[in-house]
Amino acid sequence: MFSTKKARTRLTGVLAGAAVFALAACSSGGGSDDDTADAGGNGGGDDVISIGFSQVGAESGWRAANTKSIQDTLTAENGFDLSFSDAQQKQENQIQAIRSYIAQGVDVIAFSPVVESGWDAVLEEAKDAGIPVILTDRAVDSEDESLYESFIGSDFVLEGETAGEWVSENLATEPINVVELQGTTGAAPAIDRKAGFEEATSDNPNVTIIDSQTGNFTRSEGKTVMEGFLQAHDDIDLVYAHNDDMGLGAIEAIEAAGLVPGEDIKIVTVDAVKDGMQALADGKINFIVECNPLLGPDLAEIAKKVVAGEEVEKRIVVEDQSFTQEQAVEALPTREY
Ligand code: GYE
Repeated sequence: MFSTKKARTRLTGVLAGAAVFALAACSSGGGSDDDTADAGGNGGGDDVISIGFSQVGAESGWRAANTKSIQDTLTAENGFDLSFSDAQQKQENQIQAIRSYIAQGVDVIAFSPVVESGWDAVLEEAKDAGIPVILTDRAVDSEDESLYESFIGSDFVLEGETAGEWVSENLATEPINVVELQGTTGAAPAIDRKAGFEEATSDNPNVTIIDSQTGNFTRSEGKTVMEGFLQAHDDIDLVYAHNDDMGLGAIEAIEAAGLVPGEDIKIVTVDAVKDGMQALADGKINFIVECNPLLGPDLAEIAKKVVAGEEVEKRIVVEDQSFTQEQAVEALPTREY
């Protein structure tokens, strides 16, 4: 799924006053709520759609905004009975949640797969039970596309390419050493953002990636990995972080080492959540590629169509933009997440 399309813009509306949590407090949201009072029932007399949603976790500001969008949209007023569970970044927890939604007999299952591989068996169980599955945010690598109805989410390869192109054009006019903070190992956005960045910088001999490790999309692991990079290398020019939170962790490590983030060591990230945008506006990050987390409205629409037996698109690409420091200053006051 290599996309060569360039910069797109889209400002989504819908959610007002979305309070953004830096790192969703602790392991909140855990456990699924079983408010099955009105199970919706397949073909029952009412229109309520029962939907089970298995979330990746609460690892980042992006995830907090994504969870809020889903919970704010799949409401009783909008005709949904939502069972939500937080897998704490563990695939086995997601498989267990999906199995329990199958056992409950929900009308639709939706989930954001923590990693790409290993879903075929549980997806086949859902298919056998006649329960449609919608993927949000992250992809699976299943060959059999009949195992899910639709995949709604950003083009992560394009995000990596956008970051790489900006670096190549704006920073790599002279030789630069890059360290990379990768997302969760095996997750679609980690695989694709790495590939896109490498692809976009491959024709520029000034770009050298001298180290690359996972920081698991969290601020604390981003900080720890960056501390290791700083100990191992005294010639780092740029951090490319697969999300804002790891970039924010890197800022802490860089400052603790007595260096100035955004100047001594430049930083490029992906997401454009509020804390990242603030650091960009403050000059501590140099460029951010947006990844829109507000997937609730698209999920609601597709879920309604699937339950009504209507055709849906197999792939719905959410469009993103990107921000320089000046653009962040401008955008920040009206940013939703
Ligand atoms: O970029 C990161 C989150 O899957 C797009 O997951 C999502 C990524 C997002 O942890 O912050």
